[in-house]
Amino acid sequence: MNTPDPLQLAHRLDTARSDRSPVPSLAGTHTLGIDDAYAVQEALVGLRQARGERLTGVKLGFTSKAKMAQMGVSEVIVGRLTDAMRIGDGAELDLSDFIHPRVEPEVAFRLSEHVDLDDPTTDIASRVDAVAPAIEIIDSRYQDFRFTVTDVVADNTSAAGYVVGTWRPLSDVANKAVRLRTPQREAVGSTAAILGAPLATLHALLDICRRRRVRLTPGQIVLAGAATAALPLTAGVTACHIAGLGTVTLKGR
Ligand code: OOG
Ligand code: MG
Repeated sequence: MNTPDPLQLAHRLDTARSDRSPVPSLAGTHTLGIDDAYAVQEALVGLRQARGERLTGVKLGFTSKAKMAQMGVSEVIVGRLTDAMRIGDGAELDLSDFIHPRVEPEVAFRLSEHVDLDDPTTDIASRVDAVAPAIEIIDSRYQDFRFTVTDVVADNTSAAGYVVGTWRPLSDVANKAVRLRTPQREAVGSTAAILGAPLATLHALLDICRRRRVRLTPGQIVLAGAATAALPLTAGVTACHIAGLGTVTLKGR
């Protein structure tokens, strides 16, 4: 077993993405603890920033039982979003840019103010001004989309793209029907599946950002985590509808 070198493992995952060539689980060759995994993620995002990408938000993973069951991971994790991952509502995207992409129905929040991670009285919901339906594109850099919790944290939680629909003033969005439709398949659920209510994920976010020293700044978006299992992203229109929030789409080709 090798001692992990965060930068070296970050390069391995970065190359897997750019070559569209998935790699085996790091757990097979490295003794990777959760702190090491976040250090790899930090280095991986650092490589993107060094190429000129800008951080646009954060995402939570495994906030629903449906996702935990699909992937065999039962711990809430956090990853980073950049401007290179942003896709316009209804925009086309090239499937050949990805390895084995999947889509997830998500609720997005927008941060309106800086969140002080060191102030124990921080009320994170008061730092959010808007909510929108979203689709997240995940694309694991691991073979067969199989990973351990440390693997997926190192791989920036499979983050690959995101589409956000129309922003609306913040409301509680609890217990709203969620429907994700691809040309072949459909997944239905409820926002109640996401830690009981999407707003609850903000508390989980604050907690994990405090522990992992992930900065939260105004204008950033937060993806609360999928309410259903992910579906394969295929050619044609994919739509996510959330009752009360509306619909967001993308088009694979
Ligand atoms: C990891 C990302 C999980 C979610 O919404 O739960 C995630 C994966 O399943 O590849 O984004
Ligand atoms: Mg997600």
